[in-house]
Order: sequence, then structure tokens, then C-alpha cells
Amino acid sequence: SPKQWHDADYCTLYLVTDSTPAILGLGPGPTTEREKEDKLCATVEAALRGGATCVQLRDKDGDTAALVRTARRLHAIARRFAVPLLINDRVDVALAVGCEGVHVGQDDLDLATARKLLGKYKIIGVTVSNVEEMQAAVEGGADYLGIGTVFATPTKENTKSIIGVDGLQQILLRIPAESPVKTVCIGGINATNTSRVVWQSSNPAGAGHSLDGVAVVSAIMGAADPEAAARELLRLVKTPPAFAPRHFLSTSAAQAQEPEEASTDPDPDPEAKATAILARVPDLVRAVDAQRPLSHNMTNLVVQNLAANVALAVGASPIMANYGEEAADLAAIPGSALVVNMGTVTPDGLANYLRALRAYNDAGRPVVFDPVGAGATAVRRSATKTILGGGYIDVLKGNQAEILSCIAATSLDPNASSSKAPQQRGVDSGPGDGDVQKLGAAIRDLATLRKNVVVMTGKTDYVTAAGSGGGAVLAVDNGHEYLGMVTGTGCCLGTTISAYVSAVTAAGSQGSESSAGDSRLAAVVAALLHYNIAAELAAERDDVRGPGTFVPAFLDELHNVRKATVRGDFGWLSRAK
Ligand code: 3NM
Ligand code: MG
Repeated sequence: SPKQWHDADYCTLYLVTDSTPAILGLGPGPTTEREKEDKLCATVEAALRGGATCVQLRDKDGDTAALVRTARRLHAIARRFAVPLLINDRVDVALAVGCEGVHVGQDDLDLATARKLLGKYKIIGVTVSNVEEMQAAVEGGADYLGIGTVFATPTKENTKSIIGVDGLQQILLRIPAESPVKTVCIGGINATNTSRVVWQSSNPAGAGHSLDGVAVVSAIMGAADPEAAARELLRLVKTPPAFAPRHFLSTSAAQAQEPEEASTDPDPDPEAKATAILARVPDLVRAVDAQRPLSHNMTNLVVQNLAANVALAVGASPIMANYGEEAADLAAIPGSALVVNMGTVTPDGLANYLRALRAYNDAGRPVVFDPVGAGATAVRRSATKTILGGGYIDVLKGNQAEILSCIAATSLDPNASSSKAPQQRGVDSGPGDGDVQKLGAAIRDLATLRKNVVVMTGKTDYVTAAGSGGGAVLAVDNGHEYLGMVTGTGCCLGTTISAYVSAVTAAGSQGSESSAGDSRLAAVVAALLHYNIAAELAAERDDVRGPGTFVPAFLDELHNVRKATVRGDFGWLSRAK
């Protein structure tokens, strides 16, 4: 029937063609139009054998006659695979060849006119890069949206905005759930990021839309073996990434109680949630002690020594390794976790972080990101955005200014980005009473968007996790002012969190998203309590007279709290506030 495409999953692996000789693997010598066309058709046919579900002919500078001829050939090929052929921008070409529809960008023919010319049964896709464009396209009756540009790509350098996976999610979440529109994302999508992007862009029923698939140019058109490339991308679209929910505490008691907690408590009040988490803390301390997780720190020179000692004191095994090349080997070690601390960012450092982030994502091991000074300079704002877009981060930890900078970096609203981002003050200060509600909502939104845990530190620390029932924001009110008088204590908290999150992360097991969120939330709360209560105990010691004598006492108490807990003595936990 003429409506058949509207029920088909043509968006799963959407191929956009490119006729530049370099991408097609032709040249460097002169190539004829005929050679280009033959190579294009052969590449598309190979991609279809590999499983591409849609083909868009995109040629911004071909002559109309050549374009129509190529389109006719591609249409004949696509038909053999029962896949629709769409034409970029050129409604006249689509009408001339009688193919299945068009794709229009924001600067192309408008949707209403295209619809009038093509009729209601043709497929019309629209490029959108923000919520307003999405709403106009959905209301105008677009059949699918091409959402982008997700990542910067050499294939199209004049793109309007790089929206990242966060921007993509913000658009998806705002699509009316009842709308039949389909969605693909585009821009820099390839085999290294496909399954992550698809997973991060999936949403529960009723909450906006989930991404239907990915659109690629170079990942297939530029591949040496386009058939194999398409087959692999199709597999990746359908495969959750290695780090998709796999967090639980591997004690039988915690496992038994967890699914129940998640299913019977869809909107828990924070009080009940805090009590349930508190009850799990001793097991979590013991899990770290027993598992001795490898905490791989990519951190600044100032804190290397202290962070390594803190890792040892809480029961982890530290390695300070800033060279990204080492990350794949370290990520392969059972129980490893990565801390990326942007304390002293450089171009080299950034490349190393991204490499390590990818290695840990691929291995399914957890990552803690500490965006130190995120709002302080233009370089740091940009680095923050790059790291947030460069992979999946399990726990995002920062002070108020840093977390607000992360929110600005992930926002689609240009007014909220860089120029209006909060200026870092360099001190770790908490919100005023009036701001708590607003900040709580902001970090809950950020955690939901990123499917992760967000920790905002200050005099009171606030923690929230995606997928944990109603998304409670928990406050931890422990600690001591000496922590603020010693350099690196914020960074070392990131190290401690990595050890705890590692202890609830089992390789290769997939739990529900909701219980995964609960376990990570509990792990982060346990880390905060262990760390901050040890600081209180240290500061109260007779031999501690100031920040200098505090440091060794703090290491002692981090160690003592762990040892006491392993012995079955968790009196220290009665200090939890
Ligand atoms: N449109 P690659 S990005 C054709 O953002 C196109 O609208 C974009 O190429 C948009 O898969 C893009 O090689 C190019 O990164 C995507
Ligand atoms: Mg266009």
C-alpha cells in the first residue's frame, strides 16, 4: 500500500550518500562522472547487503540531469532490498524518479510546500537541531526528524550547532509521546559511538521519544568494506553498550532486596530512600575492602600523592596514569574504575582523557568525571563539553559552579551556554537555602538526561541518580572545614567514589535501569559518608591542631573506618546526617 513506509523501521540504519571522490575512495587523479556514479551505486548496494534500512541521495553540487540519472539507478537498487530512497533537498528530482520521498534541511524548501508537492504518502524528513525546529517539523507533519549535528564531523563542516548526546536527548524528551514521527541522529556517528548514542537516547514509555536509529555518511560511504561496515553498525544499533545497567552489590542480601525496592517504590520519598541506602553502607564498605578496586586516576600533579594515599586508605588500589594509551589495558583489569580529573587541562591531556573514557566505556567499567574549574576559562568550558560528549560518564562530581557549568555546556539554549555560564569562584561553597529546590531539580534533570549519577559538593553534598524511582535528591551533611583548607580533598573524593562505584559494577551483567540507579546512588552515598565522617573523626582528634596535622589523621581515619566496618563495628555511621 502507499502507506507501507510509515509502519516500517526504515530509520534504523539510515545511509546518506556522498559523491566526493575522496570519501568514495577514488582519486587522487581525475575521475569521470560515470566512475563516481558507478562507485556510488556499488557502495550503496554493498551497504544494503549489509542491512542499511534507508538511502538518502545527497549531492549538493551535481547537475540536475546527472542527479536524476543517479537517483534512477539508486532507486532500482534500493527497491531490490525493499528500502526507501529519499532525495536530499530536491523535490523535483524525487518527483522525476518517483522515489519514496525527500529530506529537507532548515534552509531547503519548506515542509508545507514539499508536502503539497509530494502528497501525503511520501516520506518527508526534516533536519532539526533544537526544540523549536523539532516542534515546527512535528506540527507540520514531518515523517521523521534528522537530529543533529551530534558530533563535529569533517563530512559537513558548515553545521549550525554541535548538540551532543545531551542536546539530542533534550529534543527527544520534548517530542509529544503520541506523535508518530520517527527519529534518527546524524553527525559523527560511527562504530565507536553508535551503541552508546542509541542507548543514551532511549527513553521510558511515555517520556518523549526514543531514538529510532542512526544516520551516517562517512562510516559507510568511506569504509573500505561498506557491507561489513553497515552490518556492524546495524548490530551496534541493536546492542546495548558494555556499560548499560550492570550495577549491583554482589552480596546475596542486597541482590535479594533490590528488585523489590525498585518495583514497589516508583516515587520514593527521600527519607525512606535515605534509610534504605544507609542500611546498605556497611556492605558497601566491606565490598570495597574485599574487592580492592583499581582506581585509575588521570589527575593533576598537585593531588597525585594524596589521591593515591586516599585510595589505599579506603581500600582501593591506586594507579596514577595520565597516558591514554595505557587505558585499554587498565580497563581490562577486573574491578577497575577511571577518574578523569580536569585539574590541569591541556590539549594532550584532553586527547588522553577521551581515549581513556572510550576504553572504559568499551570495557563496561565505570567512569567518574570531576570537571575541576569547569566554568573558569573558555578552554575549560570547551573541554567540559568535549568530555561530556566524548563518552558515558557514570558519576559526574563537582561543586556548585562546576555542575552549573556542566548544565550550561549541555544546554541547547544558546543563552545558557558559555557566555552566561557561572564564573568559577575557586571555593567550594554550598547553595543558599532558597536555591536548594532549584538546584535539586537542575541536578535531577542532568542525571536523567545523562542516565547517570550527579554529585554536587559543598558544605552539604547533594546526590541524585537517574532511574532511581522518582529521582530523589539526597543531601549528605557530614564533613569538616579542614577539608576545605587542604588542597586536593575534592579530587580525592572522586577517587573514593570510583572505588565504591566499581564495587557495585559487575562486568557483563545487565540489571534493570532502576535498580542500577539505586545501586550507584547507594555507592556514591557510602563514599560520601565514609569520606566525610572520617574527616570529622580526624578533626576531633587531640593530636590534630590544624590542616597540616589533619591530613595524616584523615588518612588514618579513612583506614580506621574501613577496618572497623570489616570487623562489624559501624558506630561511625551513627554520625550520618
Ligand atoms: N547533515 P558523517 S551532519 C549530511 O547536522 C549531514 O544536519 C548533518 O556525516 C546535520 O556521518 C551531516 O560522516 C554529515 O559524520 C554527517
Ligand atoms: Mg540539507
